[in-house]
Amino acid sequence: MAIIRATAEANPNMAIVKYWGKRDEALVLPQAGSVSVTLDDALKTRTTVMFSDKLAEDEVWINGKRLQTPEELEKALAQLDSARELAKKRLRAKVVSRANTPVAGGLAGSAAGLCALAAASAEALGLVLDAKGLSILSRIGSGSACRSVFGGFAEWLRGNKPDGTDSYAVQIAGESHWPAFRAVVGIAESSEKKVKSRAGMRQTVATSELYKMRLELLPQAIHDAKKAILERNAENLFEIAMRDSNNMHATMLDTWPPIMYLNDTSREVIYAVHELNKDGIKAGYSFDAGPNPVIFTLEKYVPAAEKILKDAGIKKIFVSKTGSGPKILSTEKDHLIDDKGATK
Ligand code: 2P0
Repeated sequence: MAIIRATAEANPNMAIVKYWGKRDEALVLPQAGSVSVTLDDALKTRTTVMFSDKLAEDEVWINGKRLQTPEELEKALAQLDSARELAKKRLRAKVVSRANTPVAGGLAGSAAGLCALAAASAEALGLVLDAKGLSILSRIGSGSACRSVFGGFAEWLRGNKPDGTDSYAVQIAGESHWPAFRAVVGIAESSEKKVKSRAGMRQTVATSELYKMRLELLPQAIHDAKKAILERNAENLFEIAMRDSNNMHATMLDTWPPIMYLNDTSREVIYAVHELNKDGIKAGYSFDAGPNPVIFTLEKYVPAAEKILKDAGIKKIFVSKTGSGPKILSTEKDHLIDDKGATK
C-alpha cells in the first residue's frame, strides 16, 4: 500500500504554575493541574510522520539524530501506539522532527515535539479529534505537550478518573488576549540535563515531604493565575510565576537525593529581577527542569529583561509573544519525508 504522511508544527509552552509529578506513569496523569503560556513561532517544532507497511520498526529522528534507547523512544512510541490503537491500524511509523532553532530542542522541546507528533499522527491516520482528544493524545506522549494544543494561555486539568479521560488542557485566553505580554527566553545551557524531568519528578513524588505542601497550595495558585491572566494583571501574574518556580525548585531540593537544576547564572537572574522589581513588579522569572531562565514581562520592559540576561552572561535570547496552537502543513515542500519515505 502507499505510504501515508502528514506534517504538523507546534509551539513550546512555558508553565506559569508548573507540573511536577504524576499520579499515573503510563497514562501521564498529573498530581495537580498547571497553567501555561504558549510561545510563538520563533521556537516552533515541525514534525512529519509517515505510516507504512514497509517499515520493520518505528524510527524517530530529532534534529538529524536517530533516537536509539528505549528511554529516548519512550514518549514518541507511547503516543504512536495510542494513535494506532484509536485508528485501529497496525502500521509502523517513521518520524522526522526538527526544531526551528537549534537550541529550541532544549527548551520545552518535548511539549512542542509531542504536540506536533500528535497532530501529525491524527491527520495521517484520519483520526477526527476535537481539541480535547488532541490534548489527551499529546499528553500520552509528554504531559506538558497537552497544553501546546492551545494558543494563548492554557490550563491542564488534573482530572480524577483513573482512565485519564478528564485530564486534558483547556484554553484560558486566546493568542490575541494580551498583546503586550512577552516571554524573554535565555538559553544559558543547551546540553542534556543531568536528571531527566520524568525521573526527577518521580523521585520528588516518592521522597519529598515539602511536595505534599505544594499539592495543597497549587489549587489556589492556579485559581489566582487564571484570574490574573483574564484581568491582564501583570504584577499579580509575575509574582505568582516567581513564587511557583521557587516553590517547585524547593521541592526538587527537598527530593532525596536532592535535585538541583538552578546554577549560578539562574541565581544571578533571580536577584536581578527582584532588583528590577523593587519599586513594583515589572517582570517575573521562571525556571523549568534546567538552568535556562524565562522572564515574563510586558513589551515596554523587554529591554530591561534582555539586559538582565545579557549581564548574567547569556548570549542566546529569544523574545516571544503569545503564540498559536498546532498547524497542519499539507504541501509537498512542507514535508520532512518525501513521497518515497526518504528523509529530505
Ligand atoms: C511544566 N516541566 O509544567 C514542567 C515544569 C518541567 C518543569 O512539564 O514525563 O517533559 O513527559 O510528562 O512534560 C517537563 O516534563 O514530562 C515539564 P513528561 P515533561 O512545563
